[in-house]
Amino acid sequence: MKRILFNNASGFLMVFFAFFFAVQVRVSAEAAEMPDYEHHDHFMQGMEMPDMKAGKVAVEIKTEPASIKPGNPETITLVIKDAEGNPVQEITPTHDRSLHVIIASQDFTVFSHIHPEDFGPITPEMEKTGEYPVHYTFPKPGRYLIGVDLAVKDELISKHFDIDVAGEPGMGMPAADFSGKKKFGDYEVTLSAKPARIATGKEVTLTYNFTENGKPVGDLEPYIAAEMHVAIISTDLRQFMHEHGMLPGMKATEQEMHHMMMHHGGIAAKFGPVIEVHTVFPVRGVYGIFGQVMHRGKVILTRFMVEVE
Ligand SMILES: [Cu+2]
Repeated sequence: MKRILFNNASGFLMVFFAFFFAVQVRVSAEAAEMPDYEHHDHFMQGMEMPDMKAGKVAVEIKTEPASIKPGNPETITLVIKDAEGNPVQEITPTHDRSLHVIIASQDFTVFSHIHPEDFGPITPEMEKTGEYPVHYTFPKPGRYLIGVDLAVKDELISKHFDIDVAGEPGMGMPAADFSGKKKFGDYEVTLSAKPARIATGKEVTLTYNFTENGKPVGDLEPYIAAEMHVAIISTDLRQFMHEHGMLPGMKATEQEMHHMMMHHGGIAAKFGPVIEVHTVFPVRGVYGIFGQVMHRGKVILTRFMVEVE
């Protein structure tokens, strides 16, 4: 069994991160292959770090088998503990699930959004031990981000980890594609940012517009108790955000958002074609934006890239 600790560390490690980050942002902006890219990240592998960011709750992940191979069904266990190291038993479901797990490959070609409930009901054993397994088959070698979102009592917790899947060739960086208009099957989807130039630390509205064979899609359906689920991931995998879409003009306060996460906002049975996502990008860089909506019982996965200045 192997433990992999999350990478949003704080404290003394900040100094290191500030340095590595400066290097990585430049690389991302060029979206180039960088031979040294993997090197400076590897010192993180297997290091244990205390959880200092999320108050009292610590999230760890364990993988079985320890060495992850592509094409092999793997078990990823999310371990939720309190400050004393005891299992956390009061997970509050958010969007109808105990935990939300996002898996994305570093080249952004692989994306998955799964939950312990996808594999069966939450058992008393899971609640007792604070260990929640999900199962996943990584399709190819390389580095993956594992994002985890949950709520304990009334505190929302978001963590992310890196996992290296063994084998060659390693994974390249995503191809830079900042197009705001893309086809996903029969759907044409536009994504526009307001303001158009996205600045670090400033609120931005991402507006999606869905058409199907040229017709506006007015009958999108709720997907896991939200209008839209959006994962935002930086190309260096150091930033991860799980946001939710809403209808235009429905921008909620922080408090209302919190309430909706916990207790479900009133979501219309049918809506569209426009959905808005409000977010703040924490640092400069290139980000992948993976949005999921439901239409006629099927999930549409959209992928875009934006640059944050
Ligand atoms: Cu989810």
